[in-house]
Amino acid sequence: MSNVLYDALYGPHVGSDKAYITSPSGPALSYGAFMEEAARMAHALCALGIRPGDRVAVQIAKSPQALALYAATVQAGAIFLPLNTAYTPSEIDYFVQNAEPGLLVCDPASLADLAPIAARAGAALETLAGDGTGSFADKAAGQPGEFATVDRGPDDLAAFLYTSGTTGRSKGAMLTHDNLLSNARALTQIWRFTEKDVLLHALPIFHTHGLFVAVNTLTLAGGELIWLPGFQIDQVIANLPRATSMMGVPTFYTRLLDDPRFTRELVSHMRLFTSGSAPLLAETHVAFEARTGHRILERYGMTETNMSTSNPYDGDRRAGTVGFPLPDVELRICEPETGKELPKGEIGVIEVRGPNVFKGYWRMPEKTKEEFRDDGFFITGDLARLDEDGYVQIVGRAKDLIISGGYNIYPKEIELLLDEQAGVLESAVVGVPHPDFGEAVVAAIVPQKGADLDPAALMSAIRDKIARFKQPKQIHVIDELPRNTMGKVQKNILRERFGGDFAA
Ligand code: MLC
Ligand code: AMP
Repeated sequence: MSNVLYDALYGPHVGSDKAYITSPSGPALSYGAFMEEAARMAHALCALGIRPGDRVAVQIAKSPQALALYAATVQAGAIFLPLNTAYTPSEIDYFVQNAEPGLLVCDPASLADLAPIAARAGAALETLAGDGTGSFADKAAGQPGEFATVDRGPDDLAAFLYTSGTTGRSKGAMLTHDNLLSNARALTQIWRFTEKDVLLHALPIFHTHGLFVAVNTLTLAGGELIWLPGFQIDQVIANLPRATSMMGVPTFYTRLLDDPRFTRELVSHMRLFTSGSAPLLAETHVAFEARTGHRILERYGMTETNMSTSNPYDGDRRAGTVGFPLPDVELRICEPETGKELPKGEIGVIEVRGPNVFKGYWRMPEKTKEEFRDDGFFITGDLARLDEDGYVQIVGRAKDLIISGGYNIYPKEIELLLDEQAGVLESAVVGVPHPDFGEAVVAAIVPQKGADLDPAALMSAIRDKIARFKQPKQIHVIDELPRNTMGKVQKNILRERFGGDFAA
């Protein structure tokens, strides 16, 4: 046996002095030095009682050390559970009680808030700051720089990523070593990543896109990462000249296009720009090509499935489409209710099957069963059609979901919270077009009889309860929610009514 994911990603690089991570704030780390750091952390995990199969939950800033903790967790046979740094303590509480990690690693600034949460779940609590310091770093510091990698097979779990649901409750998607490795292999191959590549990495690393698509693919190829803490435009522009490739959400590309320093000359040497996590407007695709001469390569995936489709590297990268299924992925377009496969051109739900598809939701067998067909296809909830050449064209979502700047926001979660607030009778949350984030969260609130609702007061009432990016950018107080004859809220009417507010 071996450790399927760790051995494939890092096995070839023991002792290598090839550059792996360069970050603006610290010295470059070679593959060999990174692996020594990961080994020290793997020892520290064991010393804290982490055993194979245990969860290691982290809510930490992006840093080379944060990535080493991911590698260390996988090497130690444990399960990596990254959490959005924007989540509030009450959101973290849910994830921690649900996942029951053996260890929670947080920023030193969150220690006081998270201590009671970790204690209640019986998890050890350590800190790791964005500059790589903290109690966990101290524990790792004295450890040996080699670690006997723990065996893990293809079906063993490597990571848990929580994804919200239409019911408002988050579900832990269980991802295996083979889910992650098969996807990294497919992407390395179809996107032609090699050890010569230098990937500009400005994505967060608590989601599929930044952690698995970007890091695993680049690492499997043996390339180099330019490791930026986030998408800060000056830093991105300053670092593009050294990169061969960049992966981004559509907001990255619209922000670049808004900047006059982003010119054809700046990126003439680049090999590849990819986009995903949210729809890339055809107009962005066209404007990007006009400005730079590059056609953005758009792909499609989700937490549960990793990447499922991609536009071709060679050949037509078609705007408004997400391309073809990956080599080892089966994809069909089906009637949502019956699962009957539809002919080319008709709109239905995307269903996928393959080594990319997750193992199920943690401790939610019923929910897992609901989202799979009997023949093993996963029902994504995304609506699409196949165009005349077989390109997948996403046209909407069967699920009530807002994607803002590449983050998924489930209206139900916000509605449940708003409905709890004093004076609120009911609420409806919708996504409306936004020039920067693609979609913005807007809430419509109906007050209880006689209540005098102040949107600003409501905003401050929910401020500490949910992550900032999920909070409505606007709250409208209205007399009643528009409903159809079945009593269902007509969100399309609300979208029309409030949709013009964020025009570019
Ligand atoms: C930040 N804010 C957001 C937001 N990000 N609001 C809505 N949606 C977002 N995505 C808020 C901030 O809290 C702040 O609030 C205000 O907006 C301005 O912040 P900013 O400084 O301009 O934002 P910035 O830090 O630049 O972040 C924007 C961003 C970031 C687009 C760079 O959100 C980002 O990195 N998104 C990538 C998400 C991602 O990786 N998704 C992959 C999911 S995996 P205020 O009011 O306090 O000022 C997946 C599968 C797949 O989906 O297929 O890939
Ligand atoms: P997440 O749950 O964060 O993994 O988000 C996955 C969802 O993002 C998918 O179900 C799609 O709705 C959406 N998505 C990802 N990539 C694309 C894309 N290229 N175009 C449109 N939607 C996308």
